[in-house]
Amino acid sequence: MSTSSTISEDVKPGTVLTMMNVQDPDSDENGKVHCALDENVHFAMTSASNNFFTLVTESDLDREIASQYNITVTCSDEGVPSLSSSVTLTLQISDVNDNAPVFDSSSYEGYIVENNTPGLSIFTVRARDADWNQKARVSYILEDSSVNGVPVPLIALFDYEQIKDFHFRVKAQDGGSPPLSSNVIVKILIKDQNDTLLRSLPSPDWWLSGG
Ligand SMILES: [Ca+2]
Ligand SMILES: [Ca+2]
Ligand SMILES: [Ca+2]
Ligand SMILES: [Ca+2]
Repeated sequence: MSTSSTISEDVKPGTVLTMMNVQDPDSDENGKVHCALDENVHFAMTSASNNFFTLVTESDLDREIASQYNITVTCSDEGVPSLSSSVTLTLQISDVNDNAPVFDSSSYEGYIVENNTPGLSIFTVRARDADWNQKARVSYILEDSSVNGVPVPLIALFDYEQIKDFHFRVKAQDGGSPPLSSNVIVKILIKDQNDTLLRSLPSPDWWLSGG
């Protein structure tokens, strides 16, 4: 029996990991063998026939909880005193893309003071993915992000007198195949500045004719 092997985290309970044929050349009780596992809730040892043993998974596995198990099998005969031997199997659990990215917050809200400096950072949106490597690599995609038909990334300056708030969606997508994704709504409020006094004053002509 090989002492290290790899199995995918999505195998069903009852999946056979390995089969063992345990030889004990003694006769009668001295040659009768029983095999048992050390305490390990995820695996079980079954005996198919004489001296033939099968190691199976007994529950669902989750690489995000445990990515490796050391399973010690001890076989002993019925002789008196009993003789036994042990072998330890190292089982690696390989990753399946079974987690979508999860945003740090269920929604985001921020504000921009109008007449903002273009390129200003408002806040950071972040999503984490519990899987491994490429299956946990998150890309962010802006969706439904237009204000009066203009895509948000193209708007350099915001004017409170034209728009007071807007929202868009950010999609976080992992690098799995197929990819998994999740969405979050980002709401942006534009804050007013006192910048329209001159625009709203009557023109000098008005003063002359009407005053
Ligand atoms: Ca998992
Ligand atoms: Ca993932
Ligand atoms: Ca996984
Ligand atoms: Ca204003």
